[in-house]
Amino acid sequence: MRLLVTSALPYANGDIHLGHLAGAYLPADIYTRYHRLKGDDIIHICGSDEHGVPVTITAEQVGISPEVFTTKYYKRMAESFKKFGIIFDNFSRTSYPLHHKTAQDFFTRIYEAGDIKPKTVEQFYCTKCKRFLADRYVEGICPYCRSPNARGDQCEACGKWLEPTILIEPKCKICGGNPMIKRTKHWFFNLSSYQKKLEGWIGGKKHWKSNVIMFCSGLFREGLKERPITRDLNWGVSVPIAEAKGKVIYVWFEALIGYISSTKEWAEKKGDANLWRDYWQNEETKLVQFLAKDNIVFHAIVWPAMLLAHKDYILPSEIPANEFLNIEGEKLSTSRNWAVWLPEYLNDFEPDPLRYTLAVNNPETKDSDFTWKDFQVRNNNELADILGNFINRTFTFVIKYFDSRIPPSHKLDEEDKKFFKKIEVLPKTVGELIDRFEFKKGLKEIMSLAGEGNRYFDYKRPWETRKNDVEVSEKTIALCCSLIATLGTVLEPYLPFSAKKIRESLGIEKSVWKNSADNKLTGKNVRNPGILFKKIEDEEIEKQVTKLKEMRADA
Ligand code: B3M
Ligand code: ZN
Repeated sequence: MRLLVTSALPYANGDIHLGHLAGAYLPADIYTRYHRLKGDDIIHICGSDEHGVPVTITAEQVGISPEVFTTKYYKRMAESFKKFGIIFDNFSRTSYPLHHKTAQDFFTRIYEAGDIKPKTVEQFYCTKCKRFLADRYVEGICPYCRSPNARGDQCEACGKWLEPTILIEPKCKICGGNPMIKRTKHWFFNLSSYQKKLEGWIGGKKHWKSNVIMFCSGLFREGLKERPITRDLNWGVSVPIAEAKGKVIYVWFEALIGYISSTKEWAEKKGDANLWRDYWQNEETKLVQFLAKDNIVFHAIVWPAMLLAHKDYILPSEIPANEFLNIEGEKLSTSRNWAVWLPEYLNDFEPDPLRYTLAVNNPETKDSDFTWKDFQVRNNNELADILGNFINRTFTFVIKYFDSRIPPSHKLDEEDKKFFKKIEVLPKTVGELIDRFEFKKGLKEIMSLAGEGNRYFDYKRPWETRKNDVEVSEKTIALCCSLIATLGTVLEPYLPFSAKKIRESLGIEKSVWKNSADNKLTGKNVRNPGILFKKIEDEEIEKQVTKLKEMRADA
């Protein structure tokens, strides 16, 4: 099986926060790591989205050029992803020349095919700032839900995709002034003519998440309209039409093409410049695109229409869009600084406890909530007390009583067999859940068997049988070691850092995801992995909550 996995390209206008991780990157990483362990041909592609108003507005606010600004955040994002264990086969930048060329060629191809046409339109223009107010440069009241501060491109409150000129009481985002209307020429993508095809295509995706299906059917009901895909801005990919001098391609239109350019860059780095074609131009490849719900319209409607218009590429097979992650019961907001930022988290804690908390609380079908208290409880009561404890007591036993060597499992009794069966089927159960994007459930299966491991250990009382029936104590411990070896594999997509420690303590170099338990452990040497999960104290948690509240006050 060949799989092409993408995660939404984060805007290079700030650090990565927990909402990003829960929405796209962590699920994508779990999915990719799992398939890689299974031996599938899979690549995970991403990059930073460096153009458009989200970038220029923030760069302007801090008074830095967009080049310097995006370079800073590209580096910071790449670094914190890496530290958090999110593996990309390539993490590119949309400011790279390869992307500009790929995006322009794409544009030209569908322009020549007649799917992009010019039109003179009326746009908001700020006389004080002397510029057209593209997208987020204008704010106003949303005509659909009436919430204030809707941005020119999208209303965050109701999720509607907007055209700036329909905003009520529009204001220039920079100077607050009332904009005037001015005529300008723009190029429109003929989205409406793809409605039938898209409806048929999505109609065939019965197993897709309901958030994606519902969102799309809502748009189909309203009817797709042609959309302007050029902007009057001086930062971005230039429109490859002589007449459009000084205009750039709308950031969303070119950022989506960034998935292709990043794959091309990956192929070049691999030393086979055509390798990307196996992924993008081979009908046997499954394209799986991870994103959060605010990006659904672009990935499930605009992007497939673009791909259909271009004709040379495959369409997405899966769009497992996640809902939102709230923070301490409130909507995450970067403008109000109500967020937990990854670089700051990593200064204070290890990656795995957060990977665990976010995975077990993943907003798969509805919004979920991150609280520091829950993070502490999950770490202390689940990771440390259940998982860490099971591994620690088993290994301590092996080291102390069996000279650090895993004992033989002898002849299993009925109970042992039942327990062993559960260990054997765990990889299959978890794998199927991951494949269905049910990451939470997969992790819960793993943790529940770790809990059962503890109960099995208690029930079998190896510390007693060791004295009167050593074979029984040996097989109890042997089965516990089998479970630990299996945990070292099935935990790797979720908790890669801890899984590595577990495998290393068993001398297993590389794990392979197979649908059977490891029973060739007898005689293997065990090393104590040390404390896998440190308990987190109340004070540390209080500090985080205070910091969160103070940051908002400052904003
Ligand atoms: N940069 C939006 C976001 O970061 C946008 C995704 C682009 S994916 C091609 O939420
Ligand atoms: Zn202005």
